[in-house]
Amino acid sequence: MTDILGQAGPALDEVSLEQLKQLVGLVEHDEARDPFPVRAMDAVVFVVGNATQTAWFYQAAFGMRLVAYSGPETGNRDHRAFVLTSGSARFVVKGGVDPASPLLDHHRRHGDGVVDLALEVTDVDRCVAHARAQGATVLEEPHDISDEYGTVRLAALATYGETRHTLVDRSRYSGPYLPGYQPREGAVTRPAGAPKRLFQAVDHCVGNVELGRMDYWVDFYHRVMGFVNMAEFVGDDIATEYSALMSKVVANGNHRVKFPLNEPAMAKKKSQIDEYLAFYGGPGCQHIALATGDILTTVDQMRAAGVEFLDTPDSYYDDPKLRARIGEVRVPIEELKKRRILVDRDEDGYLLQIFTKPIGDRPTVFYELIERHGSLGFGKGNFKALFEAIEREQARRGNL
Ligand code: TYF
Ligand code: FE
Repeated sequence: MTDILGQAGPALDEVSLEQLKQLVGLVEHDEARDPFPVRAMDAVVFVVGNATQTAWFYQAAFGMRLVAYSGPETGNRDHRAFVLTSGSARFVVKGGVDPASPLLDHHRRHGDGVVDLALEVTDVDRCVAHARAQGATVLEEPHDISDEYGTVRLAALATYGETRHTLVDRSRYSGPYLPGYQPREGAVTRPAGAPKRLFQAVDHCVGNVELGRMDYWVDFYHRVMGFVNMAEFVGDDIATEYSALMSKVVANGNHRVKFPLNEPAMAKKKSQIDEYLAFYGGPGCQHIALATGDILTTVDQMRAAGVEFLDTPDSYYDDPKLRARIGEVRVPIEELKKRRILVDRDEDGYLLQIFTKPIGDRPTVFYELIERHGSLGFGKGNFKALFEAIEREQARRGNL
């Protein structure tokens, strides 16, 4: 396997390859035969109504580190942008300053949301040439941008809705994020006794697309980006029984980057995906899963900071079938039950996971925390309990 950390960039805290294998579940991959080699997620970029306060939220509630800033004080009169990291994960939050900023129009349409799932690649031009030959929409042609820290080569491809994949080659760059951004430290103090960080990596980013479009987008990631199918999917059978969605997962060659894709399914009720599409104003990123090595501490810290998680009934933990299926995990089930953490096991191992409620005003984007112990799945065994919990929240919002 190639050293996928070689170009992680100086701004990111070191997370070793060995740690990442465990955290996000990597597999062997021959990069030389890949038409579109992807090293890693470069950043998850959000447009929000108030980037100044959102940056504060990610520091105070998610324990992230502010590392860079762009805004009127640095010559960017259009918007403010804050760059936050946690291990190898990088978030960028942007909010319009100039009343004529296109970001404000985007926010009017979608509310707070993900505009860019940026990917770090080794060869921007090769990726764009392949993508174009496969019919992808090239939103930005390959070009260099530079400042005193060096040069970055960028391009951008369109994906579902108004979401894009910026392709980034930062191998000739040593600055804190991109040219134009200045280093900046945060003023939020971590609670006494808090761990250095609450999560280490982005595990997967889920897209919601319209009814009947899931297979189109699965094919898009195959053709355009050389992604492969992962085993886990929610088919017709599960969908009509209780999930109200269909789902397939695509990943880059070594599975460092994983994109599940959901479409609504006609169950008895209005699908949670329909609710998302209605309130986001079309397809978009539904949830970001964050990999942690200690989900118990992460949940405790986030809860203490006010983050709200989906509730899971006691019956989930008291179900003898679940107990038998999951066997031994690293902590007593009581510890999971106290925190409403879900557990799933497959042939490769197990995982622990929990979901937040939507984090913004619209019922759209939410987070997942995931602690993997060998399992390369997405918690299929939890789908029923999870989707029932999501539907309880949907009903409380009057959207079911
Ligand atoms: O990413 C996944 O596939 C899991 C399960 O609305 C999931 O986290 C799928 C759809 C959804 C919530 C969770
Ligand atoms: Fe997930």
